[in-house]
Amino acid sequence: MSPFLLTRTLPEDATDADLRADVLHGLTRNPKTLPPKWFYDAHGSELFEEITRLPEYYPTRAEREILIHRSAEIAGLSGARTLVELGSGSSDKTRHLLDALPDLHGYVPVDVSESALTGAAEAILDERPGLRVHALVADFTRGLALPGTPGPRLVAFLGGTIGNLLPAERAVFLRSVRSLLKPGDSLLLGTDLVKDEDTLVAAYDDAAGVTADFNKNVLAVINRELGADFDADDFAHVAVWDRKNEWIEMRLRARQTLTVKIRDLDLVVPFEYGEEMRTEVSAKFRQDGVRAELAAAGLTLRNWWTDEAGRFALSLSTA
Ligand code: AVJ
Repeated sequence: MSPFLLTRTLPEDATDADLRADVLHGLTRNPKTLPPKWFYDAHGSELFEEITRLPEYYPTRAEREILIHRSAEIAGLSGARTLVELGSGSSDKTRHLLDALPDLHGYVPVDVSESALTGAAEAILDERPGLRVHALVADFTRGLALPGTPGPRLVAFLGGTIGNLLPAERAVFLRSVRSLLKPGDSLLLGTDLVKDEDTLVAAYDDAAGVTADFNKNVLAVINRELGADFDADDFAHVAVWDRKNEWIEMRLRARQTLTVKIRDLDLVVPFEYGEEMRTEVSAKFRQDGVRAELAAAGLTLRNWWTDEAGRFALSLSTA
């Protein structure tokens, strides 16, 4: 039996308390907002997996292309004995890195979803019996404590998920990652890149409507978890490119004037006709911006790789 440890640093009821606070805060301000992390219940995670296979949604394929071509180089440069993966989810693309690190001692996947962690750990242990897998159920935006695994450590944050944080949140997050790194450790960061507006908008407003379903899934989560009465049909999916901030915004637009009751919060939320609620920011980057944000957190960008078409980048940096 391979060693598989799971540590929960999130209290069982943390999710519930966080959701309540986020919904109360986000739906009583103007403009209304909801944080994107609430998309990912079991159904939302399935929808996201479906998004990654859509013709319009290029980031997953672009990042995989880089990993296929560069994993050996990344493995060599990092000399990693421990791979830490933040927001590991299904750990799918991580296989390329793991395969390039045959002498790896341990793998530490970190995710808020215990079921995703257990599933991923089992699949990886099937292929790599003997690898120490220490899964952490944790919210990586809340400061992290890592198990005392041997260095050098490679901390990977893939998928472009850093783009779902606002600039101020990214600064805090990168600082906390920096504080985890000892000399010789490194950070592997996936960032989607600025490109033409049509390509970007199509990636977040696909013809099959999967992203629309994914966006509206947050309403189903709030209905189920907080006893709300959102009707998904009352809202239209909107994806817009904010060229000043260089990010995609997903919104839900009220198709009519309506009110929503949120039983567990004792809250009635009015929506005006056409009112838009922001559900996600997905920032797109340029090399100079990534370098500057890393530097502000005390990290030095050492390597930068893109896919052939220049759509997505992986960067390796050190403290
Ligand atoms: C989870 C960051 C990879 O921002 O592109 C996909 C989530 N949102 N379609 C992204 C998402 C809409 C996604 N990441």
